[in-house]
Amino acid sequence: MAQTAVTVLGLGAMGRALAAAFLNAGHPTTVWNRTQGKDNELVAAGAQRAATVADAVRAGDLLVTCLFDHTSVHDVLDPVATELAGRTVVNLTSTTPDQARALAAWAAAHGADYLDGGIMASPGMIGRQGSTVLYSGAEHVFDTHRTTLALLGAAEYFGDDAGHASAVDFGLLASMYVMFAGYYHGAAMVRSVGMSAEDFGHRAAAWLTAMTRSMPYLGADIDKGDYTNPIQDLNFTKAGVDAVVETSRDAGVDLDVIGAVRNLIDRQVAAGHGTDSAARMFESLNPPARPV
Ligand code: FVH
Repeated sequence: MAQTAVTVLGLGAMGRALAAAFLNAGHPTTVWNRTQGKDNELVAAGAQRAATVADAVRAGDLLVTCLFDHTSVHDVLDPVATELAGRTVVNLTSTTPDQARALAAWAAAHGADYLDGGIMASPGMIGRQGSTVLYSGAEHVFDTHRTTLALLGAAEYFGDDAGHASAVDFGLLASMYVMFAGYYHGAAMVRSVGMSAEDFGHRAAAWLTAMTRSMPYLGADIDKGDYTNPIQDLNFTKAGVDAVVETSRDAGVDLDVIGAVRNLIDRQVAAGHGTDSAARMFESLNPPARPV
């Protein structure tokens, strides 16, 4: 059976990796990029160079956009909107959930099917173990193209709300950014005793790997809204964090990162929840109501 013809719009570091994965699996692959020259290796390997976005759109059964942001997706697709009717757009550009929903509505208004994706991988990971792409939007698009999309990494579908995958993507990114800020804070602290950030990095990686295993158990309490069976209560956690703050101050380290954690705890302790689970600091984040 003939393989799906894929068009990749946007050949930055990620777009090139995506196009290479489709091409290497034998898919007829057409590529387009705003700036010329980024497609040279792909074309040498067998990809078709499209001179215009319209040519690229016409060449593909599956249109994959991997551009800088929401605005650049519109910059590229708006001029060819009339060409999109009956076609399928899989947008792997990072957009917020509301932007993804707006793009889905925009695509529908032009007669196109839309699936949104969040890539949980760096370009070098594409097509390898450890690469995951989160999808939401048109279920029939995911079902039809599941095998092709799985060339990029494990493909996980979250339902027809086009913003769902993006919400999970950015939730995971938030966890990562805050965790790395914590590592930078710790590395700044231990510099006071002469430890290198690299040495500390090995220790932090091992420590965090062990500690993060508790996340699903904390999450179960958060989901129930039941903080009455603490592994570690807020008063105990507050004592620990206050000591970290004091040690940081003594070392002359900026308190913004650890101070934010202390604030989350202090608000719950001040409200009388000191003997509740440390997971109650989640409630300081003004979370939306629990799903029923
Ligand atoms: N790289 C990564 O590790 C991450 C992993 C998670 C997901 N992201 C998202 O993927 C999108 C693309 O990322 P990228 O790494 O390919 O980004 P760049 O190398 O900066 O390439 C950007 C491409 O977008 C084109 N572009 C930008 N603005 C416009 C525009 N107004 N009109 C047309 N094309 C535009 C740019 O073209 P050019 O500068 O070469 O002409 C590149 O092709 C992104 O959403 C990440 O968040 C990657």
